[in-house]
Amino acid sequence: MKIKTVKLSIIKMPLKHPFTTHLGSVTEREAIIVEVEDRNGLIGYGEGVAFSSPWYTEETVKTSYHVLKDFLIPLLKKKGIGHPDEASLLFRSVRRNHMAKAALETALWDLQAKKEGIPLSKLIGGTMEALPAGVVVGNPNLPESLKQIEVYLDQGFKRVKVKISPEDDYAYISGIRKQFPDLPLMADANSAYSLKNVDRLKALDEFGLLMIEQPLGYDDIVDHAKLQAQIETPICLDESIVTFDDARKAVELGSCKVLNIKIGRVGGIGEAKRIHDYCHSKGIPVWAGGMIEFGISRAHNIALASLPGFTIPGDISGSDRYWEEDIIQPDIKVDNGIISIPERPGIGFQLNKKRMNEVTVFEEHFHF
Ligand code: OSB
Ligand code: MG
Repeated sequence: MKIKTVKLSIIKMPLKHPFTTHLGSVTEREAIIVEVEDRNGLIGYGEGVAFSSPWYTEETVKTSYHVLKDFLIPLLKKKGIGHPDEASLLFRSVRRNHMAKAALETALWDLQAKKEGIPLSKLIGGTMEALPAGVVVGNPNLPESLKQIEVYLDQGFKRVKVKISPEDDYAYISGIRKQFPDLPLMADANSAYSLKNVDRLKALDEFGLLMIEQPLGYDDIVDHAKLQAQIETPICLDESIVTFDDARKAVELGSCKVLNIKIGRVGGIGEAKRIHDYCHSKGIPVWAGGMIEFGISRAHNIALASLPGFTIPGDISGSDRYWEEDIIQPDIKVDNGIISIPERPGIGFQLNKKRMNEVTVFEEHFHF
């Protein structure tokens, strides 16, 4: 890959409505946009999905920027790579910092697909033509959640995820179940529970949830295995799985029956694919997790979710779920609950330059 420049932009945009978990609310989203341009003028796009503060993982926008600027971009400049498959090996001398790595690696994948003139989904082995869309309610208020779910069901979403905590999990889920008895529903706890709460979690079995996501510690896989042995609801791991080996150990231990894959959390498309391939071979269904992201990361998720093991609708909603105006064009659209997979080369979306200008707070060029 003959790279000429890498451009990093930090952007900042308010969410249409706050997104709330037991860990706090997100009202404004910062992200790092990566543009890798080759000597033929082709540009690959990546998005760094770390948040402004380290509430979900340890990375932040600032730590990601530092790692990109001072380590990953210099490594790429010094050693170069022939194919994005080689990026994870190139970045191996930098421990963790997966979201920073993924921001650059995903841009290289987009660039490679554009070079080959094929959609990114095809380059990585995607087989699906369209995806069922899922949506997340980030609001602990029951009446408001019920109203939102109504709207999402009208829009055709195939699956709804809500956030729970031991505060009022039973009343909240039973309130939703009363109004929507057949809704494919799941709950994400973002580590709000411990093994002391087994009875509370057992009590949720009666609601037939598709799964419960990350009930216990964000870095645990051992206690989750103990919990899974005591509850009916399938456990899905999110935060705990940051490498291929984490996924393998969790499956071997019986810590979960489902995995959510986030490209940023695991350090790139290469690692995401390896985890997918392993889970697919073991009969463990996977789905694409969301990060309250902009269109570039969404587009990468769409390509990833076209792989055959992504058999459960992911947290992939349209551009209008969180943004008045996204930074890509065309917008990502959910049409009666279905997202089409672009047939254009690469991620299949252009940057919306006008919108990028409005939301960019800092930018820097790195010349190779
Ligand atoms: O735990 O899945 C999560 C958003 C930010 C950080 C963590 C999580 C989430 C979501 C997905 O629940 C929301 C979305 O992108 O639609
Ligand atoms: Mg989660």
